[in-house]
Amino acid sequence: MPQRLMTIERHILEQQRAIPEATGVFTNLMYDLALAGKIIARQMARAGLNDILGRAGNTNVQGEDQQKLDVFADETLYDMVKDGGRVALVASEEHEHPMPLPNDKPCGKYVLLYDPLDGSSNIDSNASVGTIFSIYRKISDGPCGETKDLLQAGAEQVAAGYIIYGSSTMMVYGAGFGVHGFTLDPNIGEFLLSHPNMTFPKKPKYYSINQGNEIYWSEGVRRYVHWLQGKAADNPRKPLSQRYIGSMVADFHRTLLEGGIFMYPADSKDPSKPFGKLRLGYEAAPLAFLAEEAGGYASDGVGSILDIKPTSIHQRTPLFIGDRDLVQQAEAFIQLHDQEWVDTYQDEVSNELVPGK
Ligand code: P6P
Repeated sequence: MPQRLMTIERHILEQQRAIPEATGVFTNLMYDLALAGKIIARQMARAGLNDILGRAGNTNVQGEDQQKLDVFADETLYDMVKDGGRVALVASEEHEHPMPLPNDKPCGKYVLLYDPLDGSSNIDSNASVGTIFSIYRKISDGPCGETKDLLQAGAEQVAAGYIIYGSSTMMVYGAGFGVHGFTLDPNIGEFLLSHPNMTFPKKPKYYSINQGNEIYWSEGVRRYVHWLQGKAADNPRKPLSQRYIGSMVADFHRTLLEGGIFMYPADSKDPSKPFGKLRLGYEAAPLAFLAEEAGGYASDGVGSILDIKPTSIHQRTPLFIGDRDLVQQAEAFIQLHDQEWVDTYQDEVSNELVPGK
């Protein structure tokens, strides 16, 4: 099929043909997620016209106001995967507990975690938002999934990706064979290959962080950001420009395309979130998987995001992701200036290498 008409379904199928043990279950699960993305994209496009903007009138497990489109996206994703026999258990940012399949449905060999609509507080201002997903093999012995299947280190992911609803809708995924981007052609309702083999540009262009939190950053993070801004007299560098949308999928997507680093460090702003705002399982780990596939790196400021063994499906983590050198520089500044924080953090979060790695 010519590249200009390479649909995501055909791309996944061709990739899976190279895997002898592939049975088509993974391929069909990815089809399900692509279809869910198309349905959510259609609803997003109509958001301004229907009364589906704004708050749904309740809060989610994170204590955040649920947007009507959050609820729609969450229900669309679960409904899309609950019948197909591809997954055994689902975890969603919108639900406190893992979601088993209906009793009369067959359980599959994968488990799925997703943030149905990350950045949704930006919807009413028409900023780009996104769905993030992460897929693992089920490792528990029972017929259907258990929570431990959802608490694997990010390095064990089979695949990960996101769908960004912006000036155009794109689905970006990686399954161990590079990162590939597909743009939705609404005229034919297909995701067409538009960005094959995505890698971070060698020359970083932007740094991306919520500058408004500066007074809450640790000494190491503050010094690091000042270094990026060219303010470090003892270690001068050409300043990077700053971009920040406040929607991680959009900020990550721009970082992947333009080069640089996106950060959401731990800060002292909210004592209930001492180790960062972003969630490990369905935000940081899937994007970390993509970042490494694209030649970059993702860290919690101490070590690789992909080496963290979660203890909770809603566990939060600091995140530095993008250009490998820039992320490793952030680790160096933190190691040098934030040793006390590092000691406390490591007591709390098992950051050791995944056993056997
Ligand atoms: P802040 C959106 O709510 C989100 O979870 C991420 O998408 C985004 O990177 C971050 O929070 C923005 O947080 O504190 O800068 O508004």
